[in-house]
Amino acid sequence: MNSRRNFFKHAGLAAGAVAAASVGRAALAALPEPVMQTQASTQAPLLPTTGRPYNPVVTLNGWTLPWRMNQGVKEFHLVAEPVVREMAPGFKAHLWGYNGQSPGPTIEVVEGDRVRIFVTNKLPEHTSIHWHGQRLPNGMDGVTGLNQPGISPGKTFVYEFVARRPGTFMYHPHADEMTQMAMGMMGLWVTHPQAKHPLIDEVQRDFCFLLNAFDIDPGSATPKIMTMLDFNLWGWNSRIFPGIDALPVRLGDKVRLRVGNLTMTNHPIHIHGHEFSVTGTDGGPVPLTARWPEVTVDVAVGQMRQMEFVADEEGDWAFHCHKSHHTMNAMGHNVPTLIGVDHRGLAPRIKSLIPDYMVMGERGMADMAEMDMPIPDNTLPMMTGQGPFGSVEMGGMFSVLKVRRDQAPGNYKDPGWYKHPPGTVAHEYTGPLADPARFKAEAGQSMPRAQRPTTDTEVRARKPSGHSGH
Ligand SMILES: [Cu+2]
Repeated sequence: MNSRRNFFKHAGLAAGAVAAASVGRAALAALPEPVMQTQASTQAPLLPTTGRPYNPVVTLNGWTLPWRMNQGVKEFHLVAEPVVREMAPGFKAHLWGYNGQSPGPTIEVVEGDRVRIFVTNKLPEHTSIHWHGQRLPNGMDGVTGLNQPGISPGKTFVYEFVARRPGTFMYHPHADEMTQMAMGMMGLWVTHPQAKHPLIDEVQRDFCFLLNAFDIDPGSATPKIMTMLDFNLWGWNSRIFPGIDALPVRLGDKVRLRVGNLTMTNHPIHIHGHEFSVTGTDGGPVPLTARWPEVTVDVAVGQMRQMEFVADEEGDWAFHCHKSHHTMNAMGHNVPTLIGVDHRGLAPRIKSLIPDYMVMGERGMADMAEMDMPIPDNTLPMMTGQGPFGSVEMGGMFSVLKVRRDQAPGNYKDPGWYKHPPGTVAHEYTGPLADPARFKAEAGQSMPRAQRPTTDTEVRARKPSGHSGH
């Protein structure tokens, strides 16, 4: 009796579902219209108009992919294709990406959403998408040959699974990975919690970006895909400083930064003026007892780190990878160190043979930021970026956190340079120098130098300013 009633109940539901399906069948059977992006600037957060509500993220120099609801399923359409990506004003790269850009658009869903992603391949070789960090049925994991056949050029595949746990994830091809990732194919995925979560705080600003690296010879536009380690362009979302947008926040905002690494080396991501805690990885939220304050977090290859802090110090705060070669743009790595080498006399002789010859490096490399050296077309200077006090002498993985009292909630417009209150900027000292007292206390050391004969080694140093007076 009971089972019979259940049978009719289920039958009724099934009939209803079929009826509902037949209503919009024509409209909904087709693929969702792929949405393309033509700009490389940071797009405003995409507020959800359908599906469950959430607080959207802001993708640095990127965007979130719109979706359509199809009978309760969130449907997205990714198109894998060659793209032209402006990596900074004055420099465009020929990359592979998704929907007009590299990296691809950020996908934002809510915990528990059933998600259907159509992937159309417009590349000249097969591809697939692996959904890095997700819990999903094995056949949806995207490893070509292992979980699915490759998606041939011109074909469309469909992936479908439930976004089971909240967090920050990534997506990238798992087919000819070396080529396709070196060409810029990757994207971010954020699954928002469906309710208040004890380990996921609400924040006022939620930024995300991917770390990526390219090897593009000065004057050319296509990455060298065989490069294993010696990349010359270090990017955040396929942008390089000064092409990376600033992160404007309001004084007192709680800020979350989600950073994923799909390069071939680790990146210690460092913030000035504040300390943060790592509140999540691509494995999920970090338990409260496992969090500690940091100003730098190493994001290893294939990892995501989610950092949170309260922006309670006004100003323009540098935010960058702490590997100093990663805040440089394209350069040759086989240049000898010339600090201290005396070029006088040599330069005029070389100039008579090579008119454009320039002496560089004998006082360090800071001159590089200012010298007007001829460089090939479609190439950025090695270190550049004009700040309020001159060249910032940076490139690559560098941006600025701009904390302002008057930055309106939800406003992501760059507020310009910080106006320092009078007397709060480091400045030249011109007064007299007194000898510190400790210099006079010769015998004050607890461990005096051993009394044994020494031979002096002569080191001849030339002072940086010393072109004259020797
Ligand atoms: Cu780095």
